[in-house]
Amino acid sequence: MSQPRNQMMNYIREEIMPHRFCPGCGCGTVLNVFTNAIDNLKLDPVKMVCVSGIGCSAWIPSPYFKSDTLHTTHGRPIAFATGVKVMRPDLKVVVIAGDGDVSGIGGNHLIHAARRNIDLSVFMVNNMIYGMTGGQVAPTTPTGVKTSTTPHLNIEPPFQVAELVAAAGASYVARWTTYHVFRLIKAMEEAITKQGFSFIEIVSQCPDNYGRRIGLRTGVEFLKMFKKQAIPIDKARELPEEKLEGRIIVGKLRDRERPEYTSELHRVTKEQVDKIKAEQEKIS
Ligand SMILES: Cc1ncc(C[n+]2csc(CCOP(=O)(O)OP(=O)(O)O)c2C)c(N)n1
Ligand SMILES: [Mg+2]
Repeated sequence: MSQPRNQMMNYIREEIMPHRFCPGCGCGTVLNVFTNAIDNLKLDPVKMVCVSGIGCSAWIPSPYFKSDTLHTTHGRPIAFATGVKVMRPDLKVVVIAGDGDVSGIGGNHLIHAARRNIDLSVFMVNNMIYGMTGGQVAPTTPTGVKTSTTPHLNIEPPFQVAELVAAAGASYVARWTTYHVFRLIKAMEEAITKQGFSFIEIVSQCPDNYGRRIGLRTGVEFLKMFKKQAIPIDKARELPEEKLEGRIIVGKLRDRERPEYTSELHRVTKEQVDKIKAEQEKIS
């Protein structure tokens, strides 16, 4: 008997299945969540451009998601996405990429895109490591973890990326984990429909290149850990900092209205061009 067709396959490039993600990797969950959000919003993928950099997470939109995609250079997806959005403000532009891509090498693009409040949705898959290249330390790696480039333990404190982006000026910021799939679908829907820069930090798992270094072998073990570590933002606000050690603050950090970059750019440019034209007509 044939299996009923999963309607999410309508959004997937079936011709390149099976996918290349490792067993237990969170990237498959993120792809599933993303297709559900697009389906719920009834968005036409033809009117979207998905942009990624280099890394395992960068494969979520490209090649797997069936829209126009730009698979760009490591650290630069937000720069490419900015170019697309400025030239084609009518399209939904979504960046899906890794923590190394977005907050390491691409950290400056991230904070400036948030400051400009450009209408992009950035979904950063935070697996706490440089997964694709074999497990080097990332700016998001917790202190005290052994990685291939910190064989004597990582001494650096990790970036709190969602808080950083919220402080830089983004309209919408949330953090969830791959355990919170339904919350994540809802958050993606909110982020994609929000005018301005929207950002979701998705705490995810890399059993192969991160898990084996902290004694977690499977995706399920990670999900159990995320469930235990997660604390809703409202509860976290009532606790002193030392009580939040080892916890993952989840929920919506920001949802606010601010002028959006692309529409301001086009408005001001049109005003100035009209003014120059009027002056030229007066002279001639
Ligand atoms: C300019 C540049 N530097 C380094 C690399 C090598 N490189 C490719 S992917 C990657 C790390 C990816 O980590 P992350 O963005 O966290 O994605 P993940 O694989 O963990 O999903 C690195 C360092 C590169 N391709 N280009
Ligand atoms: Mg990573």
